[in-house]
Amino acid sequence: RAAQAALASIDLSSYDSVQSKLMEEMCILVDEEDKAIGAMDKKTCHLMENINKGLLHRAFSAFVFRPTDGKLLLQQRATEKITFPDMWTNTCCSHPLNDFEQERVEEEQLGVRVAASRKLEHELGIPPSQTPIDQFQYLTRIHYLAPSNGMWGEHEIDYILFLTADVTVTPNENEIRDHKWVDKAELQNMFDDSANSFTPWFKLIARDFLFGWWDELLKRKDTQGLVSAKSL
Ligand code: DMA
Ligand code: MN
Repeated sequence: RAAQAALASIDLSSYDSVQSKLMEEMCILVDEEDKAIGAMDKKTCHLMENINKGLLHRAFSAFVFRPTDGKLLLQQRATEKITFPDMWTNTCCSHPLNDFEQERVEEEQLGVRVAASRKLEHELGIPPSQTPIDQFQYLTRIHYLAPSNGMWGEHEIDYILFLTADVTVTPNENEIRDHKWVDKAELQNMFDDSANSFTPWFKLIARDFLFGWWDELLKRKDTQGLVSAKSL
């Protein structure tokens, strides 16, 4: 309790009211081995002052690929987002919530899979029937820390999930400003254009893992006849 009392807080009345309310969601606190050690509201978890004291929570980054051509769905975060507004990023990121029993389950990464399906619907309007939780492919977990601006940031154990699925997108404009499907060359062109800004975790995942994994995914799909090599 002493540690909790020492954590910083902030008044959110100058921010978008819908996004401010979402800051009350309860994230799962973890240690550096990803062992759940408690729960804390999203606002507290994302203040740099608290992150600098070691506060760490569980998250996921979902990447949705289109079966017909292997393109990746990107989103541009809405201007209303309190952290990392207006930046381009992977299909959907968020947190498994402590309030939902299913989202606390660690076996087979059930919790983050359920959370990913829930948030793909919330942010992109994708019907959950198109994102079956057993279809998400779990790649790895990364531990990273990144500031957003002076006050806000991320410090997470982030589960990376791939899903190859036909999805219909109906954007929630409070969450998403824009979205687009890109192949590897189109993504590289976006990175090379200094007019675009990207979230730090997406840049990190793209730099270290994404292109290699994407190649594997396309190869596998190619042997299944789902993706034409020529279209890549
Ligand atoms: C948080 O993403 C999770 C990662 C991996 C950065 P977010 O800010 O998009 O989540 P939410 O919209 O739920 O706040
Ligand atoms: Mn987070």
